Amino acid sequence: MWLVKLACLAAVCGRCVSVSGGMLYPRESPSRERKELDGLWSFRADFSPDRSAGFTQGWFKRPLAETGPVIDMAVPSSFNDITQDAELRDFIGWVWYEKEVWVPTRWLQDKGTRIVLRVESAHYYSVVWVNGVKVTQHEGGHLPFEADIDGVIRKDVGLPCRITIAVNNTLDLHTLPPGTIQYLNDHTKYPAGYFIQNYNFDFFNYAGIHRSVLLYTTPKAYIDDITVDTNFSDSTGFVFYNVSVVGSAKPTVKISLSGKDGRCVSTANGISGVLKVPDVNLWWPYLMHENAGYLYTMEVQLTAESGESDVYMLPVGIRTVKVTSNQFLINNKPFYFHGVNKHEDADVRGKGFDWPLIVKDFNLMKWMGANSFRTSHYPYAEEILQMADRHGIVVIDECPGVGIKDIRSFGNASLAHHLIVMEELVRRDKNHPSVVMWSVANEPAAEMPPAGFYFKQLVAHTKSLDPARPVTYITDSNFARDLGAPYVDVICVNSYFSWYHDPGHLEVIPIQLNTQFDNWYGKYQKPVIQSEYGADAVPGLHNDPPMMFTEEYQKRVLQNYHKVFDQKRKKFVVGELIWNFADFMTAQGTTRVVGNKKGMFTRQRQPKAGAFILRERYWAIANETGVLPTWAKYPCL
Ligand code: BDP
Repeated sequence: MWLVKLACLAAVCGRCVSVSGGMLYPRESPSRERKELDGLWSFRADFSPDRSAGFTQGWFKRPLAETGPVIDMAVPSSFNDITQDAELRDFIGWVWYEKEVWVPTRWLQDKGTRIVLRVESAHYYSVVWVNGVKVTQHEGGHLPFEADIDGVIRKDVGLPCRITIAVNNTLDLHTLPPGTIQYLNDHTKYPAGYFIQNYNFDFFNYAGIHRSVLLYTTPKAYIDDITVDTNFSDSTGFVFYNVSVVGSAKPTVKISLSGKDGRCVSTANGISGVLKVPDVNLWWPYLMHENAGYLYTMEVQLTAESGESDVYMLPVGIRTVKVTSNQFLINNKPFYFHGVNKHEDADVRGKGFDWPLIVKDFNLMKWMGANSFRTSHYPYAEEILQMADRHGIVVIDECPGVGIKDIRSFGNASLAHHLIVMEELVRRDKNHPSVVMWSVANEPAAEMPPAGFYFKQLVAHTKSLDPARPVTYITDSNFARDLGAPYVDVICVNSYFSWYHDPGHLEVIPIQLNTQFDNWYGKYQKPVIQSEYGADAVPGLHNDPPMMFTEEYQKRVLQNYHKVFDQKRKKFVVGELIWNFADFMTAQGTTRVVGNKKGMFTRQRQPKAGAFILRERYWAIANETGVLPTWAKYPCL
């Protein structure tokens, strides 16, 4: 399968990619327009034995409906759960999407307009054509990619523009996450050519175009990227900024920063500099300040020698993040993560972007008193980070380095790709105040000999990309044999006592958890976060005394963990993140009953008993350590 994938890509695209240019979120402004291409697309999965028919027959050259049958497919959405066809749900290989769109004539008539096609995320490998001409390709789900399509569409003024996107969900040893394709050649058991996709992570490998596809414009001389870093001293805030410009050798750049009331509080000139903000309103986490999530608006105005001008408005939160040997500090105050791990996952749409779901999830997190989440196990939609910025929800931003268990995935090819993914992630998310730490991987086989070198490079590179934020990876390895741990700033540990270890024995949790914390802290003297813990509970399943898979058991696991957190959180434990916020879909297997049931909420976002335990706890912690906003009374339970 991988060979098929490589053969196709080498023939059609060549191998990509490196990170260049900015990836500013496509916002409208007086100089920029956007046009969403979401909705119904034509779709076909390539069921040919080696999945290469689309390339050999050139499906991108003509309307997709002319080369075979097509079905309606929703964008954004995973394709897997949209039809009644189990073969499509479990499909591995290339799927083809196509849409015809009209590009506004005024965009085409104005020679000073640059037209960009952007895909916010498609899983996993994508190739994009416009009117049959290849315009870009991209490796990796969860992060955006784009192409300047001016040259292609100006040739066909007056005709609709046909966008074709081929997406391949095959995972191999060097993809992120990794996987393997296994051919099962025993013809007494399997049909000819039978193969399966194996992977070592616990969520369904949903695929397709997961986030918006859109066209947007900029002038030909444009603001390509903006980087901000913030600090404060007494009541003065500082915004250090850097603007990169394309299309103008001697640009004039003017910056102004305004507060929430629209009043300008600071100005500067030039492509880099510092804005001084008197009487600064710092960006504070939810439940730590009355006025959490305060954002300024930084307006960047570019005027090129040609007279062309571009405007971009960037929300900016002014805050600092620091780590000591036993504390995580935001604005120099100790911050305790009481939050959740999530997934982008829901019925029908799979990993497809969905505003109602996003708003509901933020409401549930705030209801629960959660002040933070981790983007387990891949970057989430940028709109989710924008919500986190506005609501003051703190984020540990994780790359898709999940399930790295095979020693062959620690080689140079994997590392090179992993470094690029970190560059893409930092490039996209560096300006979000909610993002306080990068996580480069989840539960890698950190005890394998190459892991030390691998993580040394990965963490160092990430720090060089962003010296202002701590870096971690999430471990489930033994503290004495974890070869990557010396390089991280914060130790993040996952453990499932009385679940995967000593199943049914709730009584062992306190001793094992205490030992876990003391071992890690004793060896590394770094702050520790319990980055995952939990137990499956099938909603509505009860047994008292508690038994595994019941809501009572899930509750007791939580309560037993909490007793130990309370002993350690005043010392060096700086956070607890439940696994998981909501139930989510996984591959089928003997340990999963239509998915992972460790959610506090069902997949449909209804609370299980555990949600109320966490709610009581999180609000109590907020009452004790934070400055509760006056509007937020401790909830009556
Ligand atoms: C952890 C993994 C997470 C799984 C969880 C579980 O990090 O992805 O879903 O176990 O088994 O080890 O529920």
